[in-house]
Amino acid sequence: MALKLFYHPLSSFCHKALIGLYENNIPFEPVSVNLADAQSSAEMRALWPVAKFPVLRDEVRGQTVPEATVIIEYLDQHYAAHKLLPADPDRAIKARIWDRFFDLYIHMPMQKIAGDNIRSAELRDPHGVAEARATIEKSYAILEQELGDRTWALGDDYGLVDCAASPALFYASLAVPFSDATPKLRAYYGRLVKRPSYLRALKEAEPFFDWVPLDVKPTLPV
Ligand SMILES: N[C@@H](CCC(=O)N[C@@H](CS)C(=O)NCC(=O)O)C(=O)O
Repeated sequence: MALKLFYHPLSSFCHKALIGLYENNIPFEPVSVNLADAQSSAEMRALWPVAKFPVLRDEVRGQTVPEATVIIEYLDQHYAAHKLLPADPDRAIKARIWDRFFDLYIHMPMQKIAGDNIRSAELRDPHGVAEARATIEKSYAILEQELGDRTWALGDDYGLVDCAASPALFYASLAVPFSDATPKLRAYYGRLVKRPSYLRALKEAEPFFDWVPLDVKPTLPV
């Protein structure tokens, strides 16, 4: 098979790449990696020494592609019938901006909170966690203003930003729940988790849900 995805079914950034693959029904070989196990992670570490997943390996083109956003862009360039990045340059920049927004101001603060929960007591960072929570709350408020009446992040077409938003909001909302002050965000989230591509990734993650180190354990959307 041309494409191999090094990933773990529970990993939030891997969900983002999986959505890109599932949106277009692109065939690939899933390689589930245990980062704590040297043998299990050896092939991925050799390809991408940063050793963070997802990592896509294209055996036909001889290309290694790390970083979920870049994977989606690569799939768009070479494999996707339905493109997830807009063709129009101005809209493509907008997609880039909001993709960064979800990664940097929701997804990574969520990881900070989750990561702190698995530290030993003396290594905990309450100030950093409070900052992460405040960043997520501020981001929710920004999104409530930004989303308007759009179905998806940028309009009628589902795309890169929605791939980024799905796992970021799924996991962040377990640590920082949506409030009554953000009804548009809550409705957008409801659409994201029912999208078949994301629901498929979530169903594959479900056997591992108890491992999630957040206050509330995830459940499948109903
Ligand atoms: N910037 C990367 C982030 C990837 C990332 O943080 N992946 C996490 C899993 S969700 C990981 O590999 N964590 C393991 C570690 O940090 O050791 C992307 O967008 O793909």
